[in-house]
Amino acid sequence: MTITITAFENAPDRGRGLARDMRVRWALEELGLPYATRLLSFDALKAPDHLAFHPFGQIPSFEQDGLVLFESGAIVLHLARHHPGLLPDQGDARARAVAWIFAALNTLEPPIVECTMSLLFERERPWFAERQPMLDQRVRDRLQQLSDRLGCDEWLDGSFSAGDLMMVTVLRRLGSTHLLDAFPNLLAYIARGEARPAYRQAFTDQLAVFEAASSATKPTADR
Ligand code: GTB
Repeated sequence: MTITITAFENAPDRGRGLARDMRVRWALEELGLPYATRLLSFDALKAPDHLAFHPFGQIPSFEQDGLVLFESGAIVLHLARHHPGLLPDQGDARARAVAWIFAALNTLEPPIVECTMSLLFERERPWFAERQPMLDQRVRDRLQQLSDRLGCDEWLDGSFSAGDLMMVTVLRRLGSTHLLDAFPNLLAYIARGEARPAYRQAFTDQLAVFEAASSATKPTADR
């Protein structure tokens, strides 16, 4: 019965909730499902024990009653399909909410990840100055389309759904850039997601993991 997910023992985002366990934690909180967390070091991610759970040696993974899943989108969709609260009951609305999950993961996340990874790791490369404006523009184009679709609405398609949950987590990755500044409706949309009690609980829980890891590695005099 117990749900167990995996997360970083020492998250590289320093507890900003950008690692992909955050979206699973948020979904679990929205659905009111208790869960346990198995924390993994970078070495443990690539060890045979974890590779048996996750073929790519990543977080998050999910275990319940012998079912093991990987891929945050598959995990959130599985939870949303089996527990009421994150997908509409009505067939067409349900299908559209699922489409927004895929849009977040397949249409928004790839250019956002490419753009932010370049800013983080490729600034010293000779091609950076020429390439980055193109990566920024690819993200801007998608943000413009998303912004046009959202308009003044609260959520992407009626009530809050797993599609919104996924989209908000994907857009948050742009927090270290200025690309969202031109889209006040998207900033407000993200803020609405972050204000949900389930989001706040998930955020607090993942931050506590990071804080515990950093206090454990601090010299005693600094504690
Ligand atoms: N498509 C998979 C999914 O959605 O589940 C992708 C999973 C994934 O990329 N997991 C990353 C991981 O395990 C952690 S979330 N990486 C270790 C590895 O591949 O060896 C990605 C992430 C990491 C750090 C930040 N950050 O510091 O801001 C943000 C996102």
